[in-house]
Amino acid sequence: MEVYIDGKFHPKAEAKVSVFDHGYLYGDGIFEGIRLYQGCVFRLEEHLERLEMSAKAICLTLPWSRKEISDIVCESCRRNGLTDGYIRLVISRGVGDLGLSPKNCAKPSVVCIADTINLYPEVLYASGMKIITAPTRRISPAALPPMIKSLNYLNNILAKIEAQQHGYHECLMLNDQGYVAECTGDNVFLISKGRLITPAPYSGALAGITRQVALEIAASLRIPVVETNVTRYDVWNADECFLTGTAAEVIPVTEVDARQIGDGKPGPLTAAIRAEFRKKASREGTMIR
Ligand code: PXG
Repeated sequence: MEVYIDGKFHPKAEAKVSVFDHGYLYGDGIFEGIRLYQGCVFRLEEHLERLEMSAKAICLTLPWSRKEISDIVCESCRRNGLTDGYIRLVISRGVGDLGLSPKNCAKPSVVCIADTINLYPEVLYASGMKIITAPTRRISPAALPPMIKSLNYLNNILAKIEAQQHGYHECLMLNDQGYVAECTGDNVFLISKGRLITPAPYSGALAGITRQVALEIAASLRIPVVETNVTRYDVWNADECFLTGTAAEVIPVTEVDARQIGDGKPGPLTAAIRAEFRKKASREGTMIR
């Protein structure tokens, strides 16, 4: 495998960045996790738009055009002979002196890793996943807007550790008001009385690209969509539940906080949305060649 760092490809073992990079020292940077399906990058424009918005939010001026970044992503896939894979595009504040100020960083750094990912065991996509609510709350938008896909994942990692300590793969995270925000790396959806329900924008979740795809699919299947405040009570009493994410794709949830969701099996609308997602993933995208 070869990793792109600031204009050059390096063999995996030699793909290194400076310890003085503020991405390493302070988590000062942003990233995207992107999927490659059958030689096409899925929703590349949306990912690059979100990257630009994250950059804007942290006052990081991208010295590359969208086309240049797009070329880096596609070239990384070609270089590694991938037709299916997971791309991690990381932009950090760059190398600087010690001290929080981004002013002493001369230029941002860009890294692109084109690899594969297996987030959850494959069997869970058929059987459904069991999750719990984490004690750790999703960080308040007043402290760090969760819309920014930043290099600061400790909030989510703490919740992930809590899930794993109790034998679970994933967990719900509530926002500072106690409403459901998202999971540690996935957005949350419910099906209740034939409607698709998901936490509203600004509920403390990342604006997921896969979330957006799920909403489009629901519209095409004429499933009414409600973006609103979601409580744990709503989750426990839903007919179906599933999670979405670039890495996770669409994964059914069959138990939350020891309450069985619906009949305890992945539901029919979840299956329909998952099937449509697979179709879209195999048909759409930016060709890397
Ligand atoms: N919420 C959070 C906090 C995320 O990090 C999502 C939701 C889903 O968004 P997308 O746009 O992917 O549909 C994410 C996704 C990684 C990695 O290692 C990244 C994510 C999740 C898991 C692993 O690159 N981000």
